[in-house]
Amino acid sequence: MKLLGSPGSPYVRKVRIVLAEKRIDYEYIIDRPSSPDSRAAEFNPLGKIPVLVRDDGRPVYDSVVIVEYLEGLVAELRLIPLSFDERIEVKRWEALGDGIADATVAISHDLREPESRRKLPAWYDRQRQKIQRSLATMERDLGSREFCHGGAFSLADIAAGFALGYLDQVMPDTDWRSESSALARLAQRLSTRESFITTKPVA
Ligand SMILES: N[C@@H](CCC(=O)N[C@@H](CS)C(=O)NCC(=O)O)C(=O)O
Repeated sequence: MKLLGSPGSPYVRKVRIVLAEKRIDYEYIIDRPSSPDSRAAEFNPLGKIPVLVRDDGRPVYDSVVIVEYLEGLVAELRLIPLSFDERIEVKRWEALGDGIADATVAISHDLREPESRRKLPAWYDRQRQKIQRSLATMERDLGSREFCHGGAFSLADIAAGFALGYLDQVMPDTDWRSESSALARLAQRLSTRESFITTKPVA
């Protein structure tokens, strides 16, 4: 299978962490949708990455669906629990991680605009509040536990980890660690995992 993506995309990193945890081989094709030679729209009508292209050519998108597909394809290492309640709980963590990434992407894209064309301060406040509330919820729910959900590593940890990593990458001035000591410890533990090390974007 092939994965179309770029190292700067948090959603691509989420998928690559899952591929690494499950030890699934794939061909990584660097594709930036903003570039004129991007092939993303050939496989995904939304023109977004990540896109996973199966060996028979059928595409899978977006990252939530790709993760679900990979979980169904390779049971080891299980990342989404089978029981309904637990599954929804882990998916809730995934929604929080994706939401933090969405708000961070929106801010970092707008900051690339010339100042005269940037969104109003109230818009920035709303995006930052989304991030702050989501981090506070993750911090509360993690508490003193080792893993974000249950007693083992899961997609919930990947969701928190890729979102925090992306915040550090594009908004390094956001001092989330001082208010979120449990998440800071989690990020430290995750940073030693092979799947996080091998997918970390080069500064
Ligand atoms: N919800 C999607 C988000 C994917 C996404 O927004 N990808 C960005 C890169 S970080 C993209 O391809 N943007 C190009 C565009 O929107 O045209 C997912 O989880 O896969």
